[in-house]
Formats: sequence, structure tokens, C-alpha cells
Amino acid sequence: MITKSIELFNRAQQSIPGGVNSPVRAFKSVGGTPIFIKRAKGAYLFDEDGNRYIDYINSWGPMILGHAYQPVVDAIREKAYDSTSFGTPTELEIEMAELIKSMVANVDLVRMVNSGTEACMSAIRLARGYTGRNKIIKFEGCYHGHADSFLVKAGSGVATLEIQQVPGVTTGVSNDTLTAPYNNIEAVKKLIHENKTQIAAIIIEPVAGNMGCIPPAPGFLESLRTICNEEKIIFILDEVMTGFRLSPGGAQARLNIEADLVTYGKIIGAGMPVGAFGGKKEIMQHIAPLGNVYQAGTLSGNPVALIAGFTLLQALKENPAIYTELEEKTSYLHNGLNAVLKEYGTDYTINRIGSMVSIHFSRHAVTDFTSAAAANNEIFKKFFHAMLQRGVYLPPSAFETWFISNALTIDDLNQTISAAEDAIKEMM
Ligand code: KE4
Repeated sequence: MITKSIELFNRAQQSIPGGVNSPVRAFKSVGGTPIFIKRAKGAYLFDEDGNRYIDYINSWGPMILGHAYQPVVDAIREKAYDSTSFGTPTELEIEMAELIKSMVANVDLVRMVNSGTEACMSAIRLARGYTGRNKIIKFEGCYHGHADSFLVKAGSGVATLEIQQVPGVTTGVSNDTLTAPYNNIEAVKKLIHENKTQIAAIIIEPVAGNMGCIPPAPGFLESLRTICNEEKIIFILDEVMTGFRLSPGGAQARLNIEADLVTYGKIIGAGMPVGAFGGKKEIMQHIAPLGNVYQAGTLSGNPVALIAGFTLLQALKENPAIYTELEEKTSYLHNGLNAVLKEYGTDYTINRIGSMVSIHFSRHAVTDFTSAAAANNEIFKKFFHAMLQRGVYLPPSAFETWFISNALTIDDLNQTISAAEDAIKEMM
């Protein structure tokens, strides 16, 4: 029964475009009524009708230790008493920058912003300002937020809504965005050959998470690093999703790859609006007010938002065993789903790295956007709703990654696997 969600969705559409403040929440690609959530705790969401769901979205990544993680809640409550914003420098911003630097090897300077989009948008502007070049290379199906430069063959909601060309993004902007298939180094080399000395940056999700989860092919990131060195192109790793999720040092540490600039979001805000970009001083010192690459924000480094992220990051840094637990839980889930799908299911493939996992209803390996888009979305839709009806809330799009939180218990995972078995049996 989702009577209240139906009523609220009808009402929401009177005042909010599509009834949502971010398109992926609208259930457009899976159909049906988006569920309105009232509260959440640990691994569970509770909707307005009182239904409980095991949560595999976790606010699209931030809730790595589960919802309403008590130290974060307490820190927000205490900080808010001292006002919610000053618009001045604060000690907490220094502590946050120092904490990030202590966890990530190649960041000398870091600037806080308010979203992953802002972080990626600012990193691109910095790369262009530093190199004096205009073009960037991004990868089909990767999503770096909704800044104009990125809305070319983008993943996440753009792919979910099958928007080929985003109105409002000028040809001038999109002409400066070159795209290549993920994991295709020859395509990158061709673009560079055709645009010699014009490319400011290559930006990539080190593990793609916006077309489902797609790990880099062996040597792919290393080849990009080499090309950037040779061509004096700024190598930007978008770790908004992977940062502090795949390891305390993110994908860079886990995959042993170093960017020139790295962007963060999600986990560093613990569910509050926080993003960041950082890198070597040689590049970052071009950011205003040190340099002339202007970047700003009224609420950048906001004390209430930062204390949430700082508290969560500290917990992750001080308890590295969390990553082993996350890995074990994700592996357990992977094996359980694999057993069910193999027994009863249709064509499928499961991609996983660390605590990022996704199911693709395809008989082929999913290694780039084309192969992700070739999967059977009709089956995904049925699976999504069959799981939702059984109290398991998956991301409402085949172009998203499942996010595992450490609040999940083995019992939750067993319930999920059992729900998948019933769902697949019902569907087949
Ligand atoms: P935000 O501006 O939404 O905070 O971050 C943009 C962004 C940048 N880079 C990566 C790798 C991202 O995954 C994102 C945002 N992720 C999507 C979910 N796949 C956000 C969900 C939404 O749009 O509501």
C-alpha cells in the first residue's frame, strides 16, 4: 500500500517540475509512483505509508555507515546552535582540508564547494585556465553533474531519461566536449590526434557508477595517465561517488592511480550538501584569490554541512576495518544474487568492485555505455518493482549503481537474496 506516496506525488507535481527535485527520483525509467520517504535509520527507509525498505540507494552514496549515523546527527545538532553559516573563514574548514589531505596522497590544496557538480565544474574551469586550452574529453555514460560541459552523452539521469541532446546546452559548449567509449583507449588516442594541443583535461569516473557499476579495464587508467603526461593534459578523476567509498583513499589508493585534480562529493558531506576539488599546489594555486581562475560559493565550507562530513570521514579513517566489512557484505550479496539468477534467471551479468555493485540483464559483459544500454530494461523494470514490493529499495534505474552501507546485516542481505529469488521466479 503506497496510498500516501500516490497522494503526495500528485500534489508534488503541482509545484515541482515532475514532482521531484532531481530527475532520477521520478521512477521515469521503471514506471510507477516514486516512494515518499518519511524517515530512515541504519539500513532502512520508512515511507509515508509506514512501509519499511532495505535501502540500496543510501542517498546515492553518502550513507556508507547507514542512515542517521548517531555521531553525525549529534554533531549537526550541536553545531547548528552556533548558527548555520557565517560567510567567514572558520577553523573547521582548515580541519576538514587537513583531514582530506591526510587521507589522499596527491592533494596539496583543496577547495570546498556545495555539490559534486560544482566540484567537477570548477575542476574543468581550473584545467582550462591552467592550460589555456578549451576542449575536454569525457566518457560516454559517465556523469559529472549537470554543468553544461558534462551534458554530452552523460550517464545517470540523462541516460535514464534517454535525453540525446540537452536543450539549453549551446553548440559552443558541447563542441568543446569530446567523448569516447569507457575502456576504449584507442578512441582517446584518436581524439587527441585530431585535437592536438587543444585538450585541457580528461575527466573520468575511475570506476564508472552512472551506467551501473563498470570497473576500468586493466591498464586503462594507467594509459590515460601516460597520455596526459605526454600531452600535458590535466588528468581529472571524478571521485564524487568512489571517494572514501572504495578505500579510505578512494579509487586512487585502491587502483594505485594518481590524478592531477580529484573531485569529491556524497560521502564527504554525510548527506549534507558538500563537494570538493583538490590537487597539486602547482595547479590549485591558480584558483582565486591566489590566482585568477574564479570560483566561489556563499555556503562553501558551511559549518553544519562540514561537521557532518568531517565526523563521517573521521569515523572512516579511524576504522579501516569498515572497508573489509563492506567488501565482505557486498561479496556475500553478489554471490547470493548470482546463485539465484543462475538458478532461475534470464541472461544477466553482475559488475562489482568494493561496495559498488550492479545487475545488468544482458548476456554480454557490460564494459561501456553501449553494452550497458543493450541490457534488457523491461526485465530490470519488473525486477525493480518485484523487489520494491518485497521491501527492497534498489536504485530506480539500470544506469545506477547499488550502494552498500555498513549498516546492512547478514540478515538484511539474506532477505535481499530471498526477495530476488521470489522476484525472479515470479518474473520467469
Ligand atoms: P551532485 O551535483 O549530484 O552532488 O554530484 C554530481 C555527480 C558527479 N560525479 C559523479 C561520479 C556522480 O555520481 C554525481 C552524482 N550522482 C548521481 C547519482 N548517480 C546523483 C543523483 C541525482 O542526480 O539525483
